Amino acid sequence: MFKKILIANRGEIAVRVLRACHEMGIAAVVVYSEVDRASLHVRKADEAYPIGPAAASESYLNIQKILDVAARSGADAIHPGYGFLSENATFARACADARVKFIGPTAAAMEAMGSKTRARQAMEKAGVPFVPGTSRGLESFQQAAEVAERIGYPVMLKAAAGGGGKGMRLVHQEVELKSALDAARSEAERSFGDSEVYIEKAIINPRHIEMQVLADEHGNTVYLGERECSLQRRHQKVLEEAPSPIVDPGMRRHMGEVAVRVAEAAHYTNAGTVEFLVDQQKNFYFLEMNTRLQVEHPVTELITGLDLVHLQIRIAAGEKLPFRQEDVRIRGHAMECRIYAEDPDNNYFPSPGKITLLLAPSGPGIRRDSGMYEGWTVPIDYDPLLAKLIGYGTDRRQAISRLTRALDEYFVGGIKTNISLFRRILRDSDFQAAKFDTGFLDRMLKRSDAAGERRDRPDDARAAQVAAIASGVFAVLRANGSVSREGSNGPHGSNTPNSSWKNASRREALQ
Ligand code: MV4
Repeated sequence: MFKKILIANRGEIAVRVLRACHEMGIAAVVVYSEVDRASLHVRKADEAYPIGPAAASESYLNIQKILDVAARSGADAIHPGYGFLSENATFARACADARVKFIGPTAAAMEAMGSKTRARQAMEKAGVPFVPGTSRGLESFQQAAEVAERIGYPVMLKAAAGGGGKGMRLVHQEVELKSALDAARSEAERSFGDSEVYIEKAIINPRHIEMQVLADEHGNTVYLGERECSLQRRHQKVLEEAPSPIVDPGMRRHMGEVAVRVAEAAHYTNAGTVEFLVDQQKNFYFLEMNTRLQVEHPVTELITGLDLVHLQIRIAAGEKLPFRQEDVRIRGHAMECRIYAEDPDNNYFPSPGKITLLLAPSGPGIRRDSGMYEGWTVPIDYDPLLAKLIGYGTDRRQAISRLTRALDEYFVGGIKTNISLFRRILRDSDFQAAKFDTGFLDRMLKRSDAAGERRDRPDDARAAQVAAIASGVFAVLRANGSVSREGSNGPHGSNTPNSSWKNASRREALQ
């Protein structure tokens, strides 16, 4: 087993991985850029090495600097987290060449799944259902027109090297096809340096459901259940849950077996996720495979009782899976909110700055994977994900009620966050009835923008009124000595940081 693991990442996922290392008696080495010097992952690590300026290209994406730290620290293995170098085949190969175990799939498996057309060709061979269309790049407009006629409009043009919604174009009728194809090709060339474009039948209002797979290095591959990831804003996941409200046991088994076939076709090892588009008739189609641990892995951990990072480390150390497919049980319901440093009243632009007050929820059924602490300054340089708040319950209704309670306890002072967005989502009747698709959130936000309402924030007059009352009451309490000079969080204060009255006044006064 490894004695020391280097975590080539930052933020909440670096904290999450180093926790697994410590639980397994493995030393955790981390790297940090100048702006991350005071970050939580640096504070919690056994060893921390500076690797350069804030720019990711000069730090977290710099393969040579990371491998230098692996050599200097004597790390046996590297965990890439997600993002950064986690799906970079060159990095995986460089780790192998440096005799440092990459905790993830092989470079070859990454490359097999890295091109959307290569992946579709592998699926064709493995008999995996994928959206009707071409599995190779289009040779000509003529071919595009013929295929579009065969599969029927609307069609989706996609860049082979694309992903995450970039390089995609929806075409409703033939007259639009020529210009759309030219535009898709030039955008693909500009964005990915590869102009290959293929065509698929467009699935209207699909759901995005993904299947977690896990494969050891001895030929054992299992699926661990699905995650519903349809709540996205501009192709960015916002809220995820497991199990999916629309997947029944039969569909789960069918999707799981297909996902295992995908992993086996790619000679996949370690943790991976097979993404599917699901249409209104519950037909599912292979979309792509993610060759990394995903942000939303905690919801799968909570309903299976498995620790995916422990299992990743054990697989990378050459161990066999400690269970078989028939041992995997799904129990309860988990739902994850991605807490971002974003301003809901300013188009969700990043909102960096110093966290002046942090009241964090806990209690039954609440998990928090967080990279922040009171007094920490959120840098502007990276993805603004601060933490993940996960609610677990016996069923979806209890998970929602727990998450709602926890969100009311959550208070982050000094910066803006998207916490108020989740309060709106969780109380939405369509959401509660699980009536949603990948367009749900964009439609909900468009509705509120159109109405010009800022439901997240009461009008300023009301906030000022509440603040005036609060300060008046406070002055009286202080005058008769029932609160100290420092206020309610001081040594003699009422020390009820979580009181809903205080939260309400703080929330209204500060937002
Ligand atoms: C599609 C589609 C409809 N039909 N393909 C968007 C990102 C990339 N992962 C694939 N995406 C889509 N591909 C066909 N043939 C609709 C989407 C899509 C989407 C998919 C998953 C999650 C969110 C989405 C938001 C908009 C569009």
